[in-house]
Amino acid sequence: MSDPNCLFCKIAAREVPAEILRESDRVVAFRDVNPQAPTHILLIPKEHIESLAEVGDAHGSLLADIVQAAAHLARTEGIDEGGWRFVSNVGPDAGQAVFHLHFHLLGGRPMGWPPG
Ligand code: DGP
Repeated sequence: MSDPNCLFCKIAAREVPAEILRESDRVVAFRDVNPQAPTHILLIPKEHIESLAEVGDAHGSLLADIVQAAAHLARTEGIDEGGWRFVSNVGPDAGQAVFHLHFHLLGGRPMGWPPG
């Protein structure tokens, strides 16, 4: 379920410090250490899943929990009116650096499209 060498598993287990904003039995949300917007939060499952490419049928309700947590955080962070972006990088071309599934919740400034 968890990988002893995984940074985000260690954050979920509170073995590595992070500013944790929200936690449930299956999901943890914490501020990104290198924010790319005024609000930049990472949402992860506690279960070690490498990326969206590894998600299967059994993960449907887990993904719903993550999306609901993101929408809740967007409201509590005050970015819901301006809008927000929710993105997961998968693999090298997308720039995935940490191989534990995570979603970036970004907001608080206008964002361009397409992303770089
Ligand atoms: P990605 O490129 O999609 O794999 O994003 C990884 C993100 O993780 C990146 O925005 C920086 C963030 N990050 C990396 N190490 C740490 C850490 O130790 N603590 C926190 N809070 N965020 C981290």
